[in-house]
Amino acid sequence: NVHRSAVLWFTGLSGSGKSTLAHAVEEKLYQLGCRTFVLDGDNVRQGLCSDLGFSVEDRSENIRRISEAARLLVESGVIAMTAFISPFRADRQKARSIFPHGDFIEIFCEASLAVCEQRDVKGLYKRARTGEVKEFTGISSPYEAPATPELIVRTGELELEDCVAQVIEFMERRDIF
Ligand code: GGZ
Repeated sequence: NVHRSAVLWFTGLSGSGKSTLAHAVEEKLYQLGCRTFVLDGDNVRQGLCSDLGFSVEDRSENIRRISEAARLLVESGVIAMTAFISPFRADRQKARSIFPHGDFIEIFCEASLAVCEQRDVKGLYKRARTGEVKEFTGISSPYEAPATPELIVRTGELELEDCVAQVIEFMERRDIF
């Protein structure tokens, strides 16, 4: 089964559902016969980027390395998916610039801070509010929402399967498979 390669660049607040959505899309793409790979905090911040924290500079370097890793995956023919907050527009723009035109698909996982903070799966928002966790995105460090992403998925309000369907439909429209 032949399909185009591309990177689906998920961006959004902590707890907005980037990683969950990427893995659910991966499962669907697998059923469709596509080769995929998901880069997320679990497999990158422990290894390739284990020397980096959450300062502006470190996040920038984090996103740079991830974009280069995604580029290698795309060159190998895989559909790469990245699930990182990637809070700074300039860093996402740089990431976009290393891919051939049309291969970088920015997907904004839109969920309000209130929803993410209410979910607080890892208790990090609570610790950010008390100041125990510093420079936390949305609380004490900015999140610059994309102005013109390829796709906006309202992950804060929609069911996961509806979010997956939106991503798959977009890829079909773009003739990725
Ligand atoms: C934001 C933090 C922080 C701070 C730890 N700010 O919900 P999570 O736990 O699993 O996702 C968050 C993850 C963010 O890492 P990224 O590599 O995606 O960030 S960036 O793209 O900005 O480089 C959160 C956890 O790491 N975490 N401290 N201060 N998120």
